[in-house]
Amino acid sequence: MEQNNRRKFLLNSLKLSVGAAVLSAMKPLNALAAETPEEHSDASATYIFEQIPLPYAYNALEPYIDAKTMEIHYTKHHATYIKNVNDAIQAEKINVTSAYDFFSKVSGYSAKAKNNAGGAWNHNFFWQSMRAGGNSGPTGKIKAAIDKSFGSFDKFKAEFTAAATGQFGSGWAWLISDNGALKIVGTPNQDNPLMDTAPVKGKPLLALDVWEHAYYLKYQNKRPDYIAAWWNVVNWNEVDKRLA
Ligand code: MN3
Repeated sequence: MEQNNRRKFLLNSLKLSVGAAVLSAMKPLNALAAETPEEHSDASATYIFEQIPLPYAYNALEPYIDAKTMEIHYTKHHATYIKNVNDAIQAEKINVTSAYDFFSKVSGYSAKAKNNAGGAWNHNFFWQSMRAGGNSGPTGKIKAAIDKSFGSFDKFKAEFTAAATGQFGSGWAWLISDNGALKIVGTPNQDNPLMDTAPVKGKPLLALDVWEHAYYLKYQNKRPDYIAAWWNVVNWNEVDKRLA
């Protein structure tokens, strides 16, 4: 009996010390994990840009946008904009509370900060503007707003396509809401309609990347073919939500 008790005691001691060892080994990991969100909630820390997880697989938009293009676009081009803008934010001691705050003051920042912030934000917005599985065009509030501003979806589509096709060199085509009135605008480079430097400003609803890196592997110089294919992967539910 006494031996049994002793064995239990030893066993319990062993469990406790193993538990303590595990806890002690875990502690630095827990502390590290806790630091990441704290950096963002700290009022003295500036906003930094983060790359959203791609909301679908690289091959999800096939055959309209190929997997290789998506992979390079996301892991190389977009990831580089994210790294570079955050380097610039640190180097230039930029202190902002949000991406919107950043863009509203962007004329005061360096070209590196501006261009890479645009690249960081625009691509997050672009990935979420697309979805797998095709679509049958806009419905609900966004359909009504498009009909009201452009006459019909077909007229809107033709006008947006013309803006995207005609954007000289690298840039973007946008559908924006300017206090409820929908407009189509093109921006050069990584500019966007949130920037205080933009000639036409508004709330972005939909964006199309017409840089060659977005389509060259599959479509080469045929930007119109890429644009025609892209209409099949527009996420109209997301566009509708943005209008709200
Ligand atoms: Mn791009």
